[in-house]
Amino acid sequence: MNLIIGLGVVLLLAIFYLIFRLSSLVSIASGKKLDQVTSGNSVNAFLFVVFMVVSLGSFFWYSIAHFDSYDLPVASEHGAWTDTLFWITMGVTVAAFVIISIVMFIFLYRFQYHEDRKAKYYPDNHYLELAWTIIPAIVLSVLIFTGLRAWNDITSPAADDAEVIELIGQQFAWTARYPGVSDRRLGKYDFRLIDAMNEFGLDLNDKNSFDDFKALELHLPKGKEVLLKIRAKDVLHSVFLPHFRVKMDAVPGMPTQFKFVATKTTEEMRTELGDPDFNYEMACTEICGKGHFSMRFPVVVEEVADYEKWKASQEAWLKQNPDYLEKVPVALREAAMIKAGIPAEMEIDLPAEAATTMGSH
Ligand SMILES: [Cu+2]
Repeated sequence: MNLIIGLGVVLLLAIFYLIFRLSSLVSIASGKKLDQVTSGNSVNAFLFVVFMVVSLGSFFWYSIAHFDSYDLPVASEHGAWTDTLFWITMGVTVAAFVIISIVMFIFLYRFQYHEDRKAKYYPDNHYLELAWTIIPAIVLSVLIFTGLRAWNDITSPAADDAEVIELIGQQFAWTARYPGVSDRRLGKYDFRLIDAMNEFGLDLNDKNSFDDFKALELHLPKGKEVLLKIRAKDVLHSVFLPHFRVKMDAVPGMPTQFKFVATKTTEEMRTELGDPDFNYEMACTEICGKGHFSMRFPVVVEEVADYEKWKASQEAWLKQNPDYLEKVPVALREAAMIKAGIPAEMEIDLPAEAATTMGSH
């Protein structure tokens, strides 16, 4: 079917070309000058102006009428600054775009072919060339260097007391890993340790991993620096938190990170928007496969005290998967059970030497 459609299109183009050739030949045969300008020329010139008015008009109409649907309220510290940079860049580029469009189309109309007008020979003008080289160079340098400063600020090392949260993308879901409340440090991981249950590839030789927990919602404290550590298991994904102006690719084999401070709790945003059902959301913004659309992740921003309470209420991954105590070095098992909150009397089928360790507890 595609082949037939393709052949049809080729045939149609061939017919158009032959008609064009034929009409040219007929004109020559009837002694008409080929370069004669018909009324079609001024119609074209006029249509260029119509095109300019319609396209610039619809550009501005759409941008203003739908402003709220793409300009989300900002809820992070750096977001306010990147928004300012964005709108300055937008102002400069839209001004240049509008001026160039108007001049270009008006010139097309104004200087359409006229029998008794001849183009002026005007090879160059050094002042003009200097102006249109130096002015854009200065404007672009200012834009780039202020942007670079904001970028360096975002990607610089996080504060020591920042909340570190790990986000892992895989086809087609996000998971979050939090350091537990007792050590506040994420345990090491190794992709070779990933299996059906150990989706993080958690390295249980590292005592920091004992109280790490998995979350199916991204909880963030308000007013406290958060460092997102981002990785991917299979293909490229991308962490996108639109209200916080956070966007960072999740790259397999190359961990990335992004630090930011959320400034409005979910409740505050509900009040601001007058929408009691509002919820923050994280999305994958890298087309990562056919289930890409399902990579949504709920986000909750709360006051620090509520955030700490939520964290304390979560169960350590090790507690949910006590079979993995077997992978904890024998000397560390007791510490692991305490840290993960596994009751000592819990019956776990472990190798004999483990039982001895636990018995002494
Ligand atoms: Cu994805």
